[in-house]
Amino acid sequence: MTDLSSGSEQLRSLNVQRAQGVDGARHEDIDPQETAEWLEALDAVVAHVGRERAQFLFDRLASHALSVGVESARTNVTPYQNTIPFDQQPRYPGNLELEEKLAGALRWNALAMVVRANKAYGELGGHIASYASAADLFEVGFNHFFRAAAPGGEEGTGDLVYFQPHSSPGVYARAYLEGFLSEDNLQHYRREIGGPGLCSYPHPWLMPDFWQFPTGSMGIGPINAIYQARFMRYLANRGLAQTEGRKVWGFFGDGEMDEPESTGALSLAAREGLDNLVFVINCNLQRLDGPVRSNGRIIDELEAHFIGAGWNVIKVVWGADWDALFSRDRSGALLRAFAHTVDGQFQTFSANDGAYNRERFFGQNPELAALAAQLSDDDIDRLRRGGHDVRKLHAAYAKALAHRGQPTVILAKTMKGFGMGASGQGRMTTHQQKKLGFDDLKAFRDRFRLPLTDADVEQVKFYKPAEDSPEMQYLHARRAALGGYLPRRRRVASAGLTVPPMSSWGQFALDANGREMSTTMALVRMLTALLKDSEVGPRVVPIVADEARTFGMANMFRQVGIYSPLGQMYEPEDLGSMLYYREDTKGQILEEGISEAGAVSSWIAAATSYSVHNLPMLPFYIYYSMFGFQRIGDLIWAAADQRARGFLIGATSGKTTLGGEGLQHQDGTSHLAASTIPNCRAYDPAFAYELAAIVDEGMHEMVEAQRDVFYYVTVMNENYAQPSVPGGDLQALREGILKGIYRLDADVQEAASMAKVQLLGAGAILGEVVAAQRMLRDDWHIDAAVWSVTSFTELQRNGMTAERNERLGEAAEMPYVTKALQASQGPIIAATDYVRAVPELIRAYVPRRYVTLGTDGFGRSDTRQALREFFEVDRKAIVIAALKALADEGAIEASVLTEARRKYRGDAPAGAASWQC
Ligand SMILES: Cc1ncc(C[n+]2csc(CCOP(=O)(O)OP(=O)(O)O)c2C)c(N)n1
Repeated sequence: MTDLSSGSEQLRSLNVQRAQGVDGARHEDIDPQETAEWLEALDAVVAHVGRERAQFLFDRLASHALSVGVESARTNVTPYQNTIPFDQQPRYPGNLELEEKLAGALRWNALAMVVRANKAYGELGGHIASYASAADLFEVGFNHFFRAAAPGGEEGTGDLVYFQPHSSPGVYARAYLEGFLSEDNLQHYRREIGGPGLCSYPHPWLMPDFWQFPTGSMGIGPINAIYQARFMRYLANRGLAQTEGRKVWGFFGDGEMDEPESTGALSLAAREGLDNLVFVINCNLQRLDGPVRSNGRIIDELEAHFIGAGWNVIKVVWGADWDALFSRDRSGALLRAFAHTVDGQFQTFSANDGAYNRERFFGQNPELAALAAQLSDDDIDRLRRGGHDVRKLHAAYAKALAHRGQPTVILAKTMKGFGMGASGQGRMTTHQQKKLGFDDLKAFRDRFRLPLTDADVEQVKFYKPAEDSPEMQYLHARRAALGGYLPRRRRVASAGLTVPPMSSWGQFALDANGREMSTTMALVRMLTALLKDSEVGPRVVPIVADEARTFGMANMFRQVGIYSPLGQMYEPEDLGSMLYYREDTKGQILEEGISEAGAVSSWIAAATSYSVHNLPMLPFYIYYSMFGFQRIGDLIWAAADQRARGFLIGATSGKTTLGGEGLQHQDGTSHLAASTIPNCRAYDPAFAYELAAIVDEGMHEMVEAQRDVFYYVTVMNENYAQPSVPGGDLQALREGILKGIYRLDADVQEAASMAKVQLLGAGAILGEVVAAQRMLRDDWHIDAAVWSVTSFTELQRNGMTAERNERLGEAAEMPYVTKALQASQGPIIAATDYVRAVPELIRAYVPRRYVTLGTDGFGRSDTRQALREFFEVDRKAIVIAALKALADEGAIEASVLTEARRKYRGDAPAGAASWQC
């Protein structure tokens, strides 16, 4: 039996070892004199030859040790101190006094915004403590680093900053001082409806001139920032944009780093040498409920993680007040004490005053007590963490900027709720604190030396220094020196693209003439042709997550190459073949490996390039549809927020087209999810010519007219005869295809004497519907008309709008689907390869009896035909549904239905439905 107590003891000691980092000695020192000699030898090299040489010797010794079988206990963790020693810290170029004044005003206004909103309206939420910890991290960037435009570049070509979302009050506070936002705006923080409101978190959809990157859902910022930096290299390598000198800055929480998306792409950033990327992690040691790593140290853990992933790590742990203490600490007592202090304890230290810290931290042993002897309790209280010292931060940012060949992470230790006094700083509950009492507000005012009267404080008045004050002039001068204000978002690219005529890329689909082809093949063929267009071609970004061969895209490897910043350093095994695996620094395909989250992040970077880089791109991300909305739905939601423009192609879509693959691969819901995203136009075409019309419209809408929509199109891998455009005139069908429904067999003569039924089919199931039409006519003497539904979701939107307008007394236009079906006769049966809820979307607008069939329930491994039978969306099930509806209406005898049931199902009982569990 496992001894639980000894297990937890082991874990505890492991944690202590980890926490001790390099200080945790594995063995007893059996010869201290010899140890001292080795250490002195190293010290001598540092002192007389320099750190670089010492580093060389140390690394050389370490690799030699390994080669003779001596393992090192050295972890990827350095002592708990600043990476940049005091003597290497450059002079601070800013005006500390003015910056402090400004930071005080920003801190106050950010706090006031939240306090006022909650005082006035009670339930609006908001955060104070996060910005209180992040203020200096942001401000060093704003005053000294964030470039609004690259040298000599135009507007919209500066640095890109991903802001920690719940610190946005601080960004608003700055925009207020800068004059971009008014007091009225601040007063409407979190009150957006019908007024000059400010959104809670960065949302480009809601503030399209301001926020560039949606970060409100934890983890999305980090992964998007990485792929943004990578996309900038892609653009530069392909000669499409000059991105040299531009940086991507990402400000994230230490708690946020727990999200798999936050760390999942770190190695990509290192592998591709993204030295245009800087992460600043706000290590305030707390998240929402409590400490991030109560029994460990998050800074150590992140350091090891980032070093392991290949990043350059700069720690900013202690502020300048600690420098003197460190220099007096000859025996390393401070580092030893830190090595034994876990974050839960550090948090308690931050929540308490100088006297407490003297007793509980410095009182641990005489050496520490001696170090603090000259400090008053107030001095101890003022000992700052590195993330609250702009000089330390500046040194770190400057070093990050100069670093080449690797991305950099700055791990900045801060205090959550810094300056929020006894009721906020370091408190467990601080994350959600939205109100501060009068005494705390006054203490905050005093701590940050704000020129506010008690009455001002009581009313929580916003504070803006006079425009001609030195600090405001300084604020504007700093931003002027850095190219302007930020964040600012560009709404449209200065030039759109001209979409090539369909004849140059989609003619084959219009004249398919019964050729067997899947819609996936059709799409790839269109893409291959589009890539050849001189204007649009270079802007097309084909993106795959290790499924190019699945979708028949291998021909593109040779045609446009796979992007790799390293080119191709090997001779590919298939070099001699027509379709060889060609990697190239100018490659156009983004082959992301098995990371849908990464691939869609690339797609987001490309799909927002019109705004971020003033360069419209046309990305097509082609993936297993099941691994789209279902797996990475939140990233797609963020893309929508960011006003992405591009194509998401859900391949092998539907629940029955992917025979064999089964439960986890068969998608029956993505269209339902797509219907909830307002700017997503979703289509489930059955035929190549429908696909051509949709791709054509999408290109016109997105890259020519520059509308902020994106397209989700599902395609299938089932080969079947592709008809030419009925009647040879796509124009005549175009409206129906794009609005979502059109009559497929418009020229069929209907016999007046026959009972009538309308069959609606979509995507993969349209073929079954056409077969059912034949069976109804031939076997049951029923006149069935077939309608191709390319988009239930677009029909629903149109219907909702019409319904609403009518309700509100506007001139009412009939819903498109109502108009289309109203002149027809008989009940209406819809069948799709998606859950029934998809065709149900339009029920309110269907003019007569409406019956829906869909693929509810878990998928299975089997043939397409067996699957369609199982889910009851096959031709027989459609015929039975049609006859049942006709019998219910009295249009046919009930005996016909009975006969049909017997014919198609024998005497089998209904049994369990596919969705019954
Ligand atoms: C995906 C997701 N899950 C949960 C949340 C709710 N949430 C917002 S902030 C927060 C805590 C953040 O902690 P940390 O990253 O350490 O930032 P801090 O505020 O401490 O600086 C949580 C859980 C969210 N925004 N997104």
